Amino acid sequence: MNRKPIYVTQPQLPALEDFYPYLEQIWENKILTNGGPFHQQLEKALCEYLGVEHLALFSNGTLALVTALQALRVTGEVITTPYSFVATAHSLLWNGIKPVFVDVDPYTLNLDPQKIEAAITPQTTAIMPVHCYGRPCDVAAIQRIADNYNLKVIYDAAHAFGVRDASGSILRHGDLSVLSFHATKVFNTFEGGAIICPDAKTKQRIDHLKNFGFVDEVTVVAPGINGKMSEINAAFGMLQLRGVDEAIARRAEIDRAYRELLKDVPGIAPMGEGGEASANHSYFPILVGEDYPESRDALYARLKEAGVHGRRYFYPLISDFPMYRGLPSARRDNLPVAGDAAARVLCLPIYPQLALEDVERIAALIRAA
Ligand code: T4K
Repeated sequence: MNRKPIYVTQPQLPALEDFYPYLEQIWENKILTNGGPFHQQLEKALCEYLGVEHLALFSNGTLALVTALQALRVTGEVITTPYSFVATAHSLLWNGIKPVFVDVDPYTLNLDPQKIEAAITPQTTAIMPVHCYGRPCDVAAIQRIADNYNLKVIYDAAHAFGVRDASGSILRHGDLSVLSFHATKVFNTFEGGAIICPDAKTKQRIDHLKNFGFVDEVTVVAPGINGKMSEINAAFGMLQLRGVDEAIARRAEIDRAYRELLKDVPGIAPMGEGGEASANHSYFPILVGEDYPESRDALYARLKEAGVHGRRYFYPLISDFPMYRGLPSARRDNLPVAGDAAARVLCLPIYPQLALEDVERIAALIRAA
C-alpha cells in the first residue's frame, strides 16, 4: 500500500478561509511590518496566554537569541549545553562569545546544575540553558549559581511554549527567555520567535535592537539588527492562538497512546513525564537501550524505510560540529551523559493531526524488532 510519509512533525494549519479576513485587514491597513496592528495585538495576546508581562516578537528564534545576548551586553564566556539545536551555540558565536559546554542531567537532558560551577572562570558572564523538549531546567539551582557568581541567565525556551511550573510560566525565570515560533513548533507563525522580558525598560531596549537601533526617525542608539516580525506572521499567530489549547490536548493524547503501546518493550524508554510542570508535548523522545535488539540507527533507518521519519534530535551534539569541536569543553570525556543520549535518542512523530492508527502502526514497527 502506498502511504503518505509521516514526518516527525507537521504544522497545525487552520482552515484557509479563516485566514482571509486577516489578510483583508492587512490589505486595508497597508501596514505590512514595523510593529503594525497585528504585531501589537499578538504581543498582547501572547502575554495574556503565557502569563508573562512583557514580550517582544521576532522574525525567528535565532535572531531573538542573538539579540537577547546583545541586550544584556553579554561578553567573554557563556556556559551552555551541547545537547540542543545548533542555533543555541551559534547565537553565542554571532556575538563573539566563547561557548563553554557543560554536561546534561541524565533524567531531563537539561544542563546539569551540579556541573556548572566547575566550568566558571573569570571570563564567565552568563549561563544559557535550554528547556529541552519543553521540560523545565532546574531553574532554582541555576539561579542560585547565577546569584553567587553574578552571572546573567538567558533561557533558550524554543521548545517551552505554554509550559508552567507550580507558580506560573516557566518563561519568567532567568533574565530573559527566548521562544521559537518556527513551523515545526507547538505554536507557529511560519517563522517567528519572541523574547520574554522582565520589565518595560528591557523590552524597550530589545525593541530598539530589533529595529536597527532606531529610537526615532533620526536617533540610532545601538548597532541593532532587523529582527522584526511581519504583519502576515503576526496575523497568522493570532489565528493559531485560537486553536493552540486543542492542539496541545491532542498532542497529550498521542503522548499517552505511545506510552501505553511502548510500555513493556525491552530497551525502549520514552523520556520521563514533565514532573511538577505542565508539559506541551512538543516532542516524543525515546532512548534506545542495549536491551533492544537493534541499534538506534537501525531502528531509525527501518522506520524511515516504512515511511516514518523520526529525527535524532539532538545528534550530533553541538560540540561535535567543526566550529566547536576544538574547544576544550567539547571533549567527549567532558560530556559523557550528553554523548550517550545523542547516540540513543530518537524523536517519534507527534503532532495534532497524527491519527491514533498511525501511532499504533509506529509502535507496532518498534515492537516488531
Ligand atoms: N533553540 C532551540 C533549542 C531550537 O530547537 C531551535 C529551533 C532554535 C533555538 C532556533 O529557532 P528558529 O530560529 O528556528 O525559530 C527544525 C527547525 O528548523 C528548528 O526551528 C528547530 N529548532 C529544530 C529542532 O528543528 P530541522 O532542520 O530538523 O527541520 P526540518 O525542516 O527538517 O523539519 C522537520 C520536519 O518537519 C520535516 O521533515 C517535515 C516537517 N515540516 C517542516 C517544515 C519546515 C513540515 O511539515 N512543514 C514545514 O514547513 O530543524
